[in-house]
Amino acid sequence: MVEATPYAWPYDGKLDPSKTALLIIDMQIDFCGEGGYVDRMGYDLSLTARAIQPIQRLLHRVRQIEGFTVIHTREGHKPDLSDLPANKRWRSKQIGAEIGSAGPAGRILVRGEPGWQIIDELAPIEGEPVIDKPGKGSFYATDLDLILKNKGITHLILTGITTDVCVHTTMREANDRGYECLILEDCTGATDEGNHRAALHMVTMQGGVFGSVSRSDHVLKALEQL
Ligand code: C5J
Repeated sequence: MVEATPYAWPYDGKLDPSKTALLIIDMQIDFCGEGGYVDRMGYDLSLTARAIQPIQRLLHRVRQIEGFTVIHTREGHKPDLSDLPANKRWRSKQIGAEIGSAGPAGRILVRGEPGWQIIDELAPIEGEPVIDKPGKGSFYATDLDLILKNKGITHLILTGITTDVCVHTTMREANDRGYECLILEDCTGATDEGNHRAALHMVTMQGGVFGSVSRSDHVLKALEQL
């Protein structure tokens, strides 16, 4: 079991690596690198980039465990922007980072562009599915649920950025689908520290309304005890 708040995780017993997936959400240059979407919006990159090292450490460990599933996601749109809702485009324009427009890291949040790539430190390796998503949630308009079901995954460890947007939306979607979720506070980050804290706190309400909150060192400790 992993030490967690408000209750140890998983609620239903021992951590089973064959039924657990590490989900690494949107660790793309657009969200934590120079010249990307978050940078263009003027937010402090250190708040999202600080998740890189803790995720890297956890990823290194789980890759050594036979049968442990790792899944990456990427937010982005088709080059012709046919999957970009008009309101999402309009809102990004208001803050000076219009999705689809050219920037120092290529066209913002467009598939195939430099800024859309997953950062080198967390680059997927062979056998790790990469889910391309047009929205904030990782289940919406993707085959994530099908992939998880086919692999027999019932438990999700959520990491990535941003805590309050794509990670939270994914956790809510997953929780509603019956997945037992754990979010890691040091392996996530938001464009605003208060929002990061609030997003984690929300999870702990109502006996763990969306799951549990923990840290990577607690997961690493539980993995040692397998
Ligand atoms: C946002 C994300 N914040 N990956 N996307 O627009 O959280």
